[in-house]
Amino acid sequence: MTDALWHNLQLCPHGNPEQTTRNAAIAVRAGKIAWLGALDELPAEYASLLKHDLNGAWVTPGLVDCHTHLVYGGQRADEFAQRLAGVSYEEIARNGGGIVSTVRATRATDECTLFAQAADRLTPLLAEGVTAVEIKSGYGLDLASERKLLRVARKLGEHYPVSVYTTFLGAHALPPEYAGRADDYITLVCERMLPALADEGLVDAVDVFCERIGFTLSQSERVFEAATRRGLPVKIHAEQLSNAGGTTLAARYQALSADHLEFLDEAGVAAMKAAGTVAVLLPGAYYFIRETQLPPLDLLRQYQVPIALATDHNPGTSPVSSLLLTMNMACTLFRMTVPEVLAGVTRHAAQALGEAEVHGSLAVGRQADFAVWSVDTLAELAYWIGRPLCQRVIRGGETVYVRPEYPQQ
Ligand code: DI6
Ligand code: FE
Repeated sequence: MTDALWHNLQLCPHGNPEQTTRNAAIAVRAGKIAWLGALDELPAEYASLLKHDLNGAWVTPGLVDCHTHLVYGGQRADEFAQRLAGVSYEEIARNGGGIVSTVRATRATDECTLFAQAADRLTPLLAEGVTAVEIKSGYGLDLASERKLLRVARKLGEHYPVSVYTTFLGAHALPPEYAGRADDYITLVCERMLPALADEGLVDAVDVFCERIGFTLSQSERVFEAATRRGLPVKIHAEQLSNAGGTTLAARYQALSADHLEFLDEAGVAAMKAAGTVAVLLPGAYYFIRETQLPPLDLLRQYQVPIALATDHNPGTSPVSSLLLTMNMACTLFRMTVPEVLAGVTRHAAQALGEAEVHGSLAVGRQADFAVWSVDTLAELAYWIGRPLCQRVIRGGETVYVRPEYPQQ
């Protein structure tokens, strides 16, 4: 039973606080938005729908977390302690820790356990109004283990009220059995893993960690070639620890997004603009590794590159399960504005997934996915820290989450 009129609400349909409607309503039929706008303009045909009174609460599109690594085994609190004692993230990685230590733990963890652990990381996001999430593989680094991660990601989307977009990140790190043979590993990624996983319907996009502790430009390009041959869109982890030029390469492959970008230069920004590539900024990782190089916000603004934000949830550099905290960090650490961070978790995040027509904006004909917020002003979404603000989440017209304090309709 999804037909209803949600009314007595303040509507922010595109995640833009300059485009809002007071005393608004949303009419839902068969899980889709049939009409939305000011209540006093409601067409008569919707007046008889079952009514839900939201008591003046704000409504935004369901939020989108467009970059996560939610599925992995174990945790890295010991490494955190080492870093507190002064060892850098790169040093730990070069000494056989870092991503590869999570790969060992992930390979040793069965699919059921991985599912349960990933679900524990996902549910706090859902309670914050997230209705679409991207999940990367990249902690398996062999065919069977990467398959296991992508299957868990798909299964999360079947068991939880969220649209899951999977990304194959086989080129995340060099697995220990390929030490000294990075080109051979990339051959495995391109010729065996990617085709097999794509054939199984497990891959929506392909990503590469292009970095001095990851893969080179030419290795990244081989992965992009293989993805393009398969008709799969690409994205990139680039310019996180140094300027390796990955963004410009990714732009040549019309990448959906280039992510991290602290060391991005003007040529990279211009390449993104020309290719329509979204900049995905990850303030959780910037904060957690105590980075000091800020992403080039002024250049991204000047070139009007759409900026998205994501948690980058992962055990090494961003153990963050809050998109609201991520918005706060983007304001505090990156000096982003409230309109920018709201766009960053709605329409720009949807664009980074190549799903701008489906998520991140509310319009007639779209699936009725929206979040209801207990705030007086939208700026509060980026302002409060560690406080539950979402009172209700509607997905496909159904209430899929309600805070216990609110009516369970
Ligand atoms: N960049 C990151 O920040 C994560 N992956 C990546 O390519 C880190 C992953 C990890 O340390 O486990
Ligand atoms: Fe990442």
